[in-house]
Amino acid sequence: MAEPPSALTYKKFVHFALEETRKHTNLSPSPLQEKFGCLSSIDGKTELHMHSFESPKIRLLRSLCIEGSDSMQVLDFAIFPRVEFDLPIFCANFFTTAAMSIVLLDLNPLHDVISQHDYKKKYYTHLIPLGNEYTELFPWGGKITSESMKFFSPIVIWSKFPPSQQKHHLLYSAFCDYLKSWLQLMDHVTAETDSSKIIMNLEAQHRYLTWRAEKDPGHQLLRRLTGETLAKEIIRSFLFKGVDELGMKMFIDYFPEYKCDDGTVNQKRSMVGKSFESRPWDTRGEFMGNTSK
Ligand code: BLA
Repeated sequence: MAEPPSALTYKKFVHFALEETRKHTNLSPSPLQEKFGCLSSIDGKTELHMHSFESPKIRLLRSLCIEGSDSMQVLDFAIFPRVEFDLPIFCANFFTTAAMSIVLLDLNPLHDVISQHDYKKKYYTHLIPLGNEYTELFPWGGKITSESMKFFSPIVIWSKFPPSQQKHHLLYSAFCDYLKSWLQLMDHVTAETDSSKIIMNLEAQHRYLTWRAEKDPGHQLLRRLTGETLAKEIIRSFLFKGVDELGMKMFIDYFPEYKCDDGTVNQKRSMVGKSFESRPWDTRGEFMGNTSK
């Protein structure tokens, strides 16, 4: 029988992820674990649960699970590799209310998969069939912040659907398969020793963190739940930990198009606007769209 809507939870996703990752590596609690555990929203109606770990190849594995009274459920789960590795960043962002689920699941590429064929071949070509299997079951969610596309891979799952479609079990299976794929990549990757390549990995990860710490679509809701000060701390010191430590560059240095005349960062999420009405990757994993379209 189908699950009743009240049973919908992302906690079992986190549980699976930790168990499965432990089959591949020794996870130690991150120093962040002490400070960021469990907290309640200002109005007391919502709970936020956080977990964070590290391992020899993982700089930070962290998850934020939000459970609200009005059947709101959020999962923000990510794995950031240590900078000696050019592994993709594992990224699962699910936002569910009584009316709608917004789903983003991907192995976000550290380097550009459109211009860097070797990078695409190394990490994605063999995963295209898996991506096709799921992107057929999770149709493209429609127009999206254009700038975000550059952070996504040919196997990205971007979808929106009402809970009545009962896709929770399917999403769980996609999450498990994508995580298992990432863990296999991790098993096989060897540490880079060329310092210029390590610097490139470092800068790419810092640029990614800088983007998400400034422009992630969830920030506004997080501020509403926890207040401005705590939200900022969760974003910069937990979710995107490293943004203040891995590099000196500021948001404007990476994304100068957001610079206002007075030097501040334009508060708009997107300068280009939303685009990509349909999936811009074909079933062979070739990018068909103009990145700024
Ligand atoms: C919406 N979240 C979205 C959307 C994307 C993402 C693409 C659709 C809106 C858009 O076009 O931007 C996710 N965007 C990403 C990710 C990257 C990116 C992962 O660029 C990586 C590079 N989501 C969360 C958390 C919350 C959350 C923690 O992860 C809430 C606390 C909420 N996501 C959330 C909400 C929306 C959303 C409320 C809809 C809001 C909107 O469309 O403005």
